[in-house]
Amino acid sequence: MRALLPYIALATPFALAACGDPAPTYIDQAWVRLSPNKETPSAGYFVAHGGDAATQLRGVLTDYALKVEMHESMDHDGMMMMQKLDSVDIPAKTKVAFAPGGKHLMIWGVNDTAISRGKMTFTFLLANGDRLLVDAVIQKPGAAAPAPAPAPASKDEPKAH
Ligand SMILES: [Cu+2]
Repeated sequence: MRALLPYIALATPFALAACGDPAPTYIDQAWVRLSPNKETPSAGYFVAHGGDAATQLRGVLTDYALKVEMHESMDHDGMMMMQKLDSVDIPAKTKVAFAPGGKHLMIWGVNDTAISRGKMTFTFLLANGDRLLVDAVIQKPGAAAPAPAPAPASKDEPKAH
């Protein structure tokens, strides 16, 4: 049994690539930069990894905040502006990053329970009908981001750099 385990771990990615099922789109490295002020929205970031087929991100939901929107920051003659995005293309086999200074989630009213747990769950809605549940680490104001979460209960630290 001990000899079998490493074999299974190694074999899984190849099995996924070799079988007939197309590789799905997935999302990881999700984190939230918590606003220092309850009146202003927090921002969320993540990386979408396109699968074998192109799709679109059509929206993001969460039970742990009042409202979530997809936004894009852009520089208009030296002024940083934001615009709301209704959908974001995720081309096949392509990474689409939501990162500071570019695309981001705008999150109003992050719930206190989520803040004390240090993480919150989002549901990402794809045009192909998939709903992806992703946990995001919550970075409190003043923390260098993305840094390991201080909460001892948090196992999934952000991998982004
Ligand atoms: Cu915004």
